[in-house]
Amino acid sequence: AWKKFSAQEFSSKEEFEKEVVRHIETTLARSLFNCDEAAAYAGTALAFRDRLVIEWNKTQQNQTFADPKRVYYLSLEFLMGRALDNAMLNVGMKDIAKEGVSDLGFRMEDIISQERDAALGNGGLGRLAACFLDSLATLNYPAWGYALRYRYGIFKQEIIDGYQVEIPDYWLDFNPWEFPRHDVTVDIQFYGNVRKYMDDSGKQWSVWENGEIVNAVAYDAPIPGYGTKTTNNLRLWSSKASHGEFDFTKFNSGEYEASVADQQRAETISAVLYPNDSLERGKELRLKQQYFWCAASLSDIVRRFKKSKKPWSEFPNQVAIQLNDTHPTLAIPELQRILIDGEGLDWEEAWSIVQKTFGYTNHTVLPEALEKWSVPLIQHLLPRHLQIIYEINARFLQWVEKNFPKDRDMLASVSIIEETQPKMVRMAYLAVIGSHKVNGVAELHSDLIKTTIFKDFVKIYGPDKFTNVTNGITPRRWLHQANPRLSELFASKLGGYDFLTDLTLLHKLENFLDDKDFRKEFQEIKYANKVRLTKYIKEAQGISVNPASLFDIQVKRMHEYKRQQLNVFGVIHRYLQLKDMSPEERKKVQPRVSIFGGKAAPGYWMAKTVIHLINQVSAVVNADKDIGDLLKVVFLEDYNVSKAEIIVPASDISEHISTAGTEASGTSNMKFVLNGGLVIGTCDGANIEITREVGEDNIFLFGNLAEDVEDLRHAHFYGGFELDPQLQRVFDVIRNGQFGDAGQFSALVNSIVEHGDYYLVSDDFQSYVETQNKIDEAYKNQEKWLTKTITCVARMGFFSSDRCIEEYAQEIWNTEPLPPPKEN
Ligand code: 26Y
Repeated sequence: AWKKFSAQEFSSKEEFEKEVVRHIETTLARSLFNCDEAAAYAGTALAFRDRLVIEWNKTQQNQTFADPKRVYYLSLEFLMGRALDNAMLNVGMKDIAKEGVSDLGFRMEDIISQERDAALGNGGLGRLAACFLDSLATLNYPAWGYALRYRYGIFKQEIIDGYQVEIPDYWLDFNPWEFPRHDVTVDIQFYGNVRKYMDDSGKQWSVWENGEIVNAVAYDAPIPGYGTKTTNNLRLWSSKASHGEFDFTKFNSGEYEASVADQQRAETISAVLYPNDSLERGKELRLKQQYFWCAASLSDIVRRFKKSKKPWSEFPNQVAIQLNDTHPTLAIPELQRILIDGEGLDWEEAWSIVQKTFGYTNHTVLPEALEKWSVPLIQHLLPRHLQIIYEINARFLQWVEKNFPKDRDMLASVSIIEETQPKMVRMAYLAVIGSHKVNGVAELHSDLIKTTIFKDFVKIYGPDKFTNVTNGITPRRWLHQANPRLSELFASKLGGYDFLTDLTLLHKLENFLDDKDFRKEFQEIKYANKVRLTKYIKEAQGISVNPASLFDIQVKRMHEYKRQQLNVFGVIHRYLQLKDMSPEERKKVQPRVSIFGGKAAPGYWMAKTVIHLINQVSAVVNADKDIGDLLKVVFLEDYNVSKAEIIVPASDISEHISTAGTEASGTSNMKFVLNGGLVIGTCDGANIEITREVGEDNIFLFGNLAEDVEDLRHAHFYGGFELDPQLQRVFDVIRNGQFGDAGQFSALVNSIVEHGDYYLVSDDFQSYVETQNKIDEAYKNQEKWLTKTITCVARMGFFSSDRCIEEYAQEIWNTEPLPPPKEN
């Protein structure tokens, strides 16, 4: 009765079973007699895929017919995770399917876990893109995602002897969710030269010629909305040699290897996701990826627009393109190129269209993550684009000079070209200049970009060009799918599942704060989720933990700014304190499990060192008979989206402890709280807004504020600085080799004691430890703790990605939903 949808439904489990069997026997050509879990997964996925495809086609037809303004989300990363469970829940026939697979002799959990994650992303930015697709479809926005079809997603992480080892993630062996569109291809050019000529009317044209051509082939994946038939499209481009490129002369003359090498070079473009999430290394192949994807997507978008036969001035009324960070910034000069070189528009007319079309989302203020590409590299690879970038810059600087005549420094500081050796193109500046809106991803972050990296642009354009859209998460995956029992409990109290499409309805849960049955069930669900994680920890890492302990979780990419080192130093401190205690004293201690997970970029040595230290501490602490269950330390291998779905519902506390001013937003903080966990965090990113929503009493904040960071860093260099004695003791035991070869960790310790402690670990250590002690105290009063967690959940409505998408639609895209037509 609560279900709003009526997609192409299986009317019965028998009908579903028939479909599964048909797919196993015919699509897969397998006998039912040797149907294993993999085959059962395939059959189930294909049966649901059939349902999705029908609605997908209808949605696309409807969008073509109505031709509304569309949104295109350009992101090099979409961290989708698994699709089957999401498809079942969004189509709304998971229950029927569950009975069906059980008749066939399988358990639904086992079938679901057969699917490999689509891990086409690094972390927060990629997962945000995935949540946005879910919200866009759910809210009926006509929207497409565009990305690359990497053959290898983010690497799989193994921990061997305590060290991270990277294993390639070849995920495409069987992927029922993608549809190759061999008829949708685009020729993409690289290298070559620019020739100028004048046509008969005296008009000057530039032609980019003699380049190398690579073919882009489209692969599409359906994105089902929840509670609606709208099924949007995610288009992934795959690179392959164009027929011109595969050199038949070489092939025929026996140079087989050379001709195959050309082909492989073309296919390399979309071969692998770059695993760096913060350090730009200026690799030519990465720039090739960026252009390949931008050019293919824009050609597709322009082709679709041209079908409508509308004048070019209508382009920004039909098309909104959102740039997910600076990675797609080449789309700006590419659209300008298409309009002037291809369509013959004047520069000004074209440029005004470009600026109205693009919006740019910034996700970081860390200087090492800001993209810059060397001028000689762009000159070589994209000669016409370099000319256009220079022209954009010249016109921009002229305008600045005219409007700020007395400010000579301003010109150098806002120039797209950095006058270094070699000269560099600052992609963030190009993105700001080529867009009509620039947004940060949480309030503090949006304020910071206005006063730091884009300060001069605020002077130039005024403050209205800059805005904030605080991130959000989809409650479908991060509540309903990851925590079905909790979702069901909420539905039983709130009279249905409407909260899944209007998360603010959760506020009514506060009415049940005194409801004994509700409280008991809420607590039991948390415990069951901890038991589930306990089993997983045993299976995956061979470590036994007690689910009655306080579960303290920090899972995210490994980075110095996120300060996993602060956490592990805190763990060592806790261990030393436990060792100091008498058996009597130990009896009063709150048992705790410290859980870590996250990948380090393969070349990020310091982050890898922190992983190693955590694993060494884990080995020592877990084996210590004095300690037992009082403290266990776990490093969970290969943290990814599907593991997050098990981990997130199981926290009592999660850690979001970045140096203030460094974490743009964070989104896992929202996921943990929505699932009934509390947060220990710094005043950073979205933690600040979470605090505003849940109240200061319901979150454990600690540490220095963003406004003081600069002075503190300064003090490390110029003031004599004294290390907190408790932290000193932690460093002493590390140096004494208590956690293995001390030499391994000397650079980590020295970054703090000798090299200025850039991330202010020592400044925040005491406050961190004190706050962790408060948490132990607070956890002892389980009733009060429970009240806090329920209150927090009830106040998380703001953090739905649906709210976030509505803000983008209104403030940036100026688009309206296109609900599916009513069927009788
Ligand atoms: C340029 C290249 C090296 C690069 C590749 C990936 C640079 C950055 C990234 C990814 C950044 C990222 O994931 N940023 C995170 O975005 C989230 C969504 O907005 C934020 O919540 C999070 O604070 C931010 O670190």
